[in-house]
Amino acid sequence: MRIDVVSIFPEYLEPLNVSLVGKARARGQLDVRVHDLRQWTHDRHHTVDDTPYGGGPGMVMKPDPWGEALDAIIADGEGTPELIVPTPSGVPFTQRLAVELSAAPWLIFTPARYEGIDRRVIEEYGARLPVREVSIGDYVLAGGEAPVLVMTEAIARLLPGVLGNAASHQDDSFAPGTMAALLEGPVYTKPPSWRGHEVPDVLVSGHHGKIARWRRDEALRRTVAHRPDLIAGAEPGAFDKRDRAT
Ligand code: 6GU
Repeated sequence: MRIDVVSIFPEYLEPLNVSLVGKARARGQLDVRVHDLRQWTHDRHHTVDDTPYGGGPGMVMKPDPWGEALDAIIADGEGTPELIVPTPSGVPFTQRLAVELSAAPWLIFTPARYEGIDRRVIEEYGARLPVREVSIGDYVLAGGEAPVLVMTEAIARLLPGVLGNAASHQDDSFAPGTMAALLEGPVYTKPPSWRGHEVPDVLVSGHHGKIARWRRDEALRRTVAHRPDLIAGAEPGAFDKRDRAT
């Protein structure tokens, strides 16, 4: 998969060189290209923003640098990229959307600063490419760079071969399937006793059926406590009579 990111703070994307995403890039599983939007400005001050039509606070990102940047990047690759526009006004970024985007061959992220990008950029590219405006949650950040880090990590770990163990995203919280409506429960490792806190007996019993049942009960308990909305919104048939949430 190829991912292009266009930003006025390319250094904000440095964490894409580290850890899971950095390793995926080094292995050639992911091709990430970060671009400085200001390379597509032509004035002495490399201006990317201007005052909003209609008045109001803040500044708006000018369409011209974005248009030149996107035209150049699109022309430099094969096929049709999908444009992902981070904005608090977008559709929610969910595990389902991460799975969907992980199947795309090429994504372009356009993290904005200020009050956002002139609407005509979204109109223009919406007529040429698949475009999605996406939000990572119900709070307002100063720019879309941190959301790009979040979304890229969520997508990259789903790419074939990136995680050591493909089964490890089968039971992620929010993974489509039996865990669709559940948060993952607690985990333990050695030693069996630590500062007087014990590993639950069932986990060392070797009884796989009982362990699976215990994990599901713990996931249910945690979901009721932290995210009752997930229980209320679950698909019919997500729970059965053995799921006695406490
Ligand atoms: Cl994608 N951008 C900004 N600026 N704030 C956000 C967001 C995105 N998602 C949640 N808050």
